[in-house]
Amino acid sequence: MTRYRSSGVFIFVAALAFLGGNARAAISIVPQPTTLTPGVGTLAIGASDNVGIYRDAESDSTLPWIEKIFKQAKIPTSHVMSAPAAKIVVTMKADAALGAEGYKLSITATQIVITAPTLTGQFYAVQSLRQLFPASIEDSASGVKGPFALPLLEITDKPRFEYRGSMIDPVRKFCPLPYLYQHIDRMALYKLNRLHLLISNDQGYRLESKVYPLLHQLGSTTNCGGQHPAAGERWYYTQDEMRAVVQYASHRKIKIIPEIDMPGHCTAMNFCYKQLGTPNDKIQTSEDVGLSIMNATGPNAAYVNTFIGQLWREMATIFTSDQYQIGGDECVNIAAADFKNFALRVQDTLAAIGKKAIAWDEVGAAGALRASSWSQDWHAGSSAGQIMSSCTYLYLDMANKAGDPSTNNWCIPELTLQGVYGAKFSGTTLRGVEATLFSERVNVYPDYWDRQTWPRQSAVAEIGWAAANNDVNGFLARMAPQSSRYAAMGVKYYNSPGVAWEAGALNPKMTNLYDHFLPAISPDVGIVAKKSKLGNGAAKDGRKSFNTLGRVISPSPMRLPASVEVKKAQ
Ligand code: TNX
Repeated sequence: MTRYRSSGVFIFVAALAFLGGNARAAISIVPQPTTLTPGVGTLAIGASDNVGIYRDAESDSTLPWIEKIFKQAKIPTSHVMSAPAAKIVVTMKADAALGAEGYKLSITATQIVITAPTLTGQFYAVQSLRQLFPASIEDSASGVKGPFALPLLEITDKPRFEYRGSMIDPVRKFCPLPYLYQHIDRMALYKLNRLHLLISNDQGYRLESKVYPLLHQLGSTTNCGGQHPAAGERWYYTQDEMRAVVQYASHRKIKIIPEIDMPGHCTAMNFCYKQLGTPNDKIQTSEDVGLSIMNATGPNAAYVNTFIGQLWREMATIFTSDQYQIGGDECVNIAAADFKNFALRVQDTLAAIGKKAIAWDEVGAAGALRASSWSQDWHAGSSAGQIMSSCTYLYLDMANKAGDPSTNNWCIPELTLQGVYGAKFSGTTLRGVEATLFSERVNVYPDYWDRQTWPRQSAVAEIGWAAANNDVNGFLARMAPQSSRYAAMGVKYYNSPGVAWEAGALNPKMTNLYDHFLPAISPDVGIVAKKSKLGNGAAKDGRKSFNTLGRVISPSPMRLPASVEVKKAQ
């Protein structure tokens, strides 16, 4: 039996092409497993089978994820009391070589066997198994009926990096709650495990605060572009809503990392509580970098410190992650020494509640990164810190194709799928990768967030998980069938050149395999109503003057084209 390493060899199981039914012609798992050894032949699951599942007591909570696959496939399952009698066997098994997230998945002519030392590893085994079924099982409305012929194989798999992230920006453009859930579902399929959520930036504040209620009462009333919520809409998440999102993500092995960007990029907070900045601070609604800064010195510095400490305490009742993002980027208008002291203090207020900081790379550059903190490197080129988010490879607001409307270009004129895949890593301190979708220019509707995120976020998953990222052709080949999966999941992906995309027409439904798990919380933030209010806000591309970091700082007029108005509901 030949052994295929994760150098990205695309494995054709030619025999499957002749098998009819729902057999798949090739094994296409994204991200690429560390070791995948294909066997000869298939495991048949008949349309009228009742699939027996055995799991040991420790593997209980993996069961629903497996059942879900078969429910979609309209094939009944039952619990079997002994492993030999089962078609699927799931067990918890210590294996130091697999780490905290690794797993083994074996498909023989008679059984599917999952073993892992953790529930997380088992969850990822199920995600790999899921990708061996036809894409149509992702469509929760229609699903697909068997028979299935699963390729025989042995997988031993674990991630390259512990941190595999996606950042989204519901501040510049408020993102209704259902999209958060859907994004989490999509991340889970690709074994992404960190969702970095922007809560505060110049153009708004998006989370209910009971301690400082003006933050959501005043701070959530705008978007970048100057739009306001329509009557009956609110553009922030309540604490209970966010707690439910955190729990939903955690079931999918995803931690949510909230970001409060300080001491710059904070005009909305400064506007809500004047002691934080100056009495004249206004919410900045253009896409430019707000120039106001939180008071690092002077009579209100103590107020600021207390404020931040209280805010972290309140956030700790919502976000269970042990790391929070504290910002620190693009702070013009502050003396270097003041910036350094401020950044150190913010990390200490976090440490006081038992949390560690992630900070944008300016904090490390200022010599202000505490030993327990991580640097998230966003500047062009490769990175030296813990999280690689270089705009050259991982800024998803950059255009898929140069000149695309409603996209950014200050770092790179276009960021192709191949460009993301080819990200260059350096530094011995690296702990992971994260792509960012800043949304000054990218509207949630009509589907622009989807178009900017997918398929590039799948490439981020690949480079974060697979053992190497040096076989672009193998990667592009494995991406082709992903289009059918995207389509069935309702992902409005961009047809990146270089991939022989399988799916032609996109499924317009917003639905996917795991959306039945959506908690019963009324999405009264209006995913259906008043979309046109959310749709506007494309910024004018003409730039005037730039700050030292190459970012525009002069006011640039906003264009509000009628053509961006959204007609459809979802
Ligand atoms: C830079 S990255 C920013 C964001 C913008 C983004 C637009 C970073 C730490 N700051 O505030 O939204 O560029 O691409």
